[in-house]
Amino acid sequence: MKLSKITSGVLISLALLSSYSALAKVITVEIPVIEKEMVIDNAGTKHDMWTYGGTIPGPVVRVTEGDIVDFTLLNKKGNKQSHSMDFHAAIVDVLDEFEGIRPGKSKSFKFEAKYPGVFIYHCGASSMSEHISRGMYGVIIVDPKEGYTKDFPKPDREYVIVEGDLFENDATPTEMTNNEKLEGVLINGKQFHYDPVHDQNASLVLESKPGERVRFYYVNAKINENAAFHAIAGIWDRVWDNGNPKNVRYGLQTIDVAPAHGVIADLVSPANRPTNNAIVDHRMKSALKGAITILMNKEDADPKLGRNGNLVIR
Ligand SMILES: [Cu+2]
Repeated sequence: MKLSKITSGVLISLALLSSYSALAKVITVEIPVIEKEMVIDNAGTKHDMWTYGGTIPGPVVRVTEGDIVDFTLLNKKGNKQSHSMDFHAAIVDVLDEFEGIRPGKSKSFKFEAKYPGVFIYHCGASSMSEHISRGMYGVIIVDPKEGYTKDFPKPDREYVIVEGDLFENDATPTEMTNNEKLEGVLINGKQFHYDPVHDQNASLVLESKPGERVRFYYVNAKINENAAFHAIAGIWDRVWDNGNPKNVRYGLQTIDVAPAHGVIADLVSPANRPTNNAIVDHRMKSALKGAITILMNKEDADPKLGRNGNLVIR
């Protein structure tokens, strides 16, 4: 077995051999659940959160269509809650693979990534409203087995954006389910994470060079509200519903993304001048509570951002 990546206790490895097919690649993924305080804005405010691997969103799992994902969930000793893992990229049994496990236990299962696209994964333990909105979600990208094509071109940069709810720290599961005590909206775990325009404490932005094709893997992890995914001062050049290359649409302004759904959306900025976009959830109650992300298109864009697996800027 060859280890390909180890990050903060999260193990993602590659191996050959499988009961599914002699040729299928097996991707081993282990994710521990860590209940801890997390900083949820650029000012350093902390909330009690529950996480996959210690981050919100959890680690990006990236496989290719046809791969076998050999997954293990570790519910760490010392945690207080039961937790589970629901991969939307899996076709399995909700009562078997997706069952909850108590602290100190682990649970393993395998599935084949049959459909290409961008999928959410999330905790399904009770109360699901609380487990998801305290941060238990992430993204699995299933790249198409045919690779890039004329209709699914290679991007110059790739960014993952996950939008989630932030309820008041003492909100009950019932209040969360009813969307009461909603305090803000998180982008990759923080309000206004990449928006120094609306938040003087923000220090990060997304970057690209003028004319580059920037690909967004966008997932709506909010528990009740759709998102209206829009790039201010831009038009989505191409959008693939659920991220499947077969579901292409052209020249869209605003994309309706249901809770627990995802899209791939490409933006191409003018090549002849530096420009800026604000990537927003155009529902004002979401945008103005945290769902605004600045993309700067400039000649001296950081070459490391949005490249070589650096998809979630932290
Ligand atoms: Cu959970």
